[in-house]
Amino acid sequence: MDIAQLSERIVKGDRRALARAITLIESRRPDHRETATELLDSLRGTGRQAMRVGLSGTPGVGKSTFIEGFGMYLTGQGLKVAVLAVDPSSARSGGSILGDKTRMERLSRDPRAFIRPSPSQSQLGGVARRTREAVSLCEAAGFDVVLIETVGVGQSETMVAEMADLFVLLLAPAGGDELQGVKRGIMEIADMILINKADGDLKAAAVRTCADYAGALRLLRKRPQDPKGFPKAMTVSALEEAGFEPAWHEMQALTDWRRENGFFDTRRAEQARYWFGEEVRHALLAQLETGAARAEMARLAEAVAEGEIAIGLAAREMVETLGRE
Ligand SMILES: Nc1nc2c(ncn2[C@@H]2O[C@H](COP(=O)(O)OP(=O)(O)O)[C@@H](O)[C@H]2O)c(=O)[nH]1
Ligand SMILES: [Mg+2]
Repeated sequence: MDIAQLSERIVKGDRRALARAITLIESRRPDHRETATELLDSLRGTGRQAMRVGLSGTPGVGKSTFIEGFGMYLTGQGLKVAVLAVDPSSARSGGSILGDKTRMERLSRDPRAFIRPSPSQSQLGGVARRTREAVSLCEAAGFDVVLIETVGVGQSETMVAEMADLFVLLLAPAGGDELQGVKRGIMEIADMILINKADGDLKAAAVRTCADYAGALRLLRKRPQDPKGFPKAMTVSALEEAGFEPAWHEMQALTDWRRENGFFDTRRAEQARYWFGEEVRHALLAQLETGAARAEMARLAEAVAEGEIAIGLAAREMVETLGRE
């Protein structure tokens, strides 16, 4: 595969080249991995920056409906929108977001949009690392906004927040005491909370929930990267496509403020450090998976079990063996 040619086509915004490159980065073949890293390195200098928006929320809250509607709103503004996903369940289920792609009918037909299901890998770390690389590819391809969807389970939100400029939490209207149900951790990383389904019978409850969260955010949080008045809680209706304009306006206002005050670049630099650490840790763990390493692990484990060698000493011997290879 000719990296220079593929890279050139991506920079021109060729979607087939982009799709092919993402397939390449998702491949676990060592030669593919090598080509993929070279490709990413060759695209480093484009100087393009998309607004990377992470979007999370429990199943049924309306993420897919929101992405389709909001995506159409953004392309309607002349923007190019890419949709990616970190879905740790997709390895098992065959890709719930893949099912969504066929449902996001309008957006997937839009020439200004690009939708890609979650990479299906067995580990969340792998899914997230590859999605982060896909984000870079979309950025190099000239997308203005990259939406990264994740289901609200476990670590996936934290990982998506680590690849986003803006992390949006989508919530459903709820009764009074349900505020407790949202993990504190996610309230701390959310840059914006959108209460969806603010329509019909649910409208009043949505407005109330929104006020509750706005209050909670004010009490809970003061971060240097938030200007006065942020983080905001707002209502939207993905179904009726209402509230998109104010939501987009606030996303832009927040991003502009962070750019002007240095927080945008600082955060991206921090994220680069984080992902570098992740890659190194992953590479070290992968060294344990070679045939020789497995055999040595098994041998030492046996020796430890038989009481022939102290655990700490055996571990050190193992690590030293890896270092010699
Ligand atoms: N009333 C109302 N229903 C919605 C809205 N957004 C989504 N839904 C419905 O909620 C259900 C789950 O939506 P979906 O987008 O699949 O949620 P996801 O699991 O978070 O992706 C579907 O039946 C949608 O039609 C909304 O703004 N208002
Ligand atoms: Mg969905």
